[in-house]
Amino acid sequence: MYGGGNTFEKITATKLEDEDPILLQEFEEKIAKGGKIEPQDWMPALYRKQLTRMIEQHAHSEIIGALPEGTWITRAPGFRRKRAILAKVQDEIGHAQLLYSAAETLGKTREAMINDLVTGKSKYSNIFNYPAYTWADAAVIAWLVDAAAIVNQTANAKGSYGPYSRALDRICIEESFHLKYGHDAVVYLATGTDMQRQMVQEALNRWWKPLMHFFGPPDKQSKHTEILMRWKVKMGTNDEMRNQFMDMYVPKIWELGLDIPDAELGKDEETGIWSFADPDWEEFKRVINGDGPLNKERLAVRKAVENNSEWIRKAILSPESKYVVPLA
Ligand code: BYC
Repeated sequence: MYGGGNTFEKITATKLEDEDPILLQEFEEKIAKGGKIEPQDWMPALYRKQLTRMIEQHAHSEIIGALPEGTWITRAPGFRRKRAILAKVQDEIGHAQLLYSAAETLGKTREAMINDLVTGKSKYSNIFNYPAYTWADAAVIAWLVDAAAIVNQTANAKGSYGPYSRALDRICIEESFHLKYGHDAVVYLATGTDMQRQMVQEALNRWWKPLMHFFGPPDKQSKHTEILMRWKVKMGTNDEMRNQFMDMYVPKIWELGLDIPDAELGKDEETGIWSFADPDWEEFKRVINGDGPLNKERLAVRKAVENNSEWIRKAILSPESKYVVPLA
């Protein structure tokens, strides 16, 4: 373990052009042949830095992502759904644990990652900065946000970094249970009373735009795709993943008689490419840079959790300090 903060900055400082060309060539040949890179293997500093950024953001997305659905645990309709959403939220936190562990193998400590999350230095998925007003929002998240995540993660599970791809394999299996549970909850509402149908339609209207944003900016605006695809960290571009999601889920949404709030949505049958209205990329930029509907609230919850649990970490990690439990 290299440590966090400045130490991690140091070990990732080497520019790509200054790397040993022979080692770099061997590394790239291994990846091109479908080999996995393991933590003890040589890797360019930029690979370490990019992977850490991506896995860390993914881990943050899982713990922050537990919050919108978490608010529905006590209010889910009926005991069966309460148990299911409780299990799902617990799974998401488990995914964060797996991902933080995978990121730690690259040298950044968990403390440094959590610190970067709560201070707003590190990003997490745009989509979890939106509110889940009704039970239908929780249902749409479980179906379509998990579906979007599966499209992205099933592809990236075949990627080059061993610990990340193994974590994604396990995560995708659990996400596919979430998707079935979410689909069941949406079908129930969509085939229910007029009020239930209206509720699920309104939820879909709220989540469609953030879902389009979920896959990242259009390819021509993406900063990292080129190098991440070259090193098989990303196995598809943002536009390819978004298109795959629309191909799989737009027909399923229409089957339920729901409308997608985009008058320009349509598929070119020859190219297989979906066209859609501009989902407001300016809003996307604002949200990922901290100015979305609930960014401040989401981070405030995380900060409170970190502060309230500090004594537990101290007691476990340094029992010799005989840390006194605060009474207030
Ligand atoms: N949200 O160069 P680009 C879940 C940033 S949780 C926020 O295209 P890249 C679940 C990007 O970081 C699973 N930021 O980036 C949990 C970069 O900024 P920086 C969530 C975004 O990395 C609970 C800049 O925009 N999934 O499933 O090549 C309940 C330029 O973008 C986003 C993952 O985390 C975004 N959506 O591609 C239910 C998947 N998009 O870092 C469900 C793992 C872009 O330069 N991550 N940015 O400051 C990825 O696959 C890729 O990182 C992305 C972006 C496709 C998201």
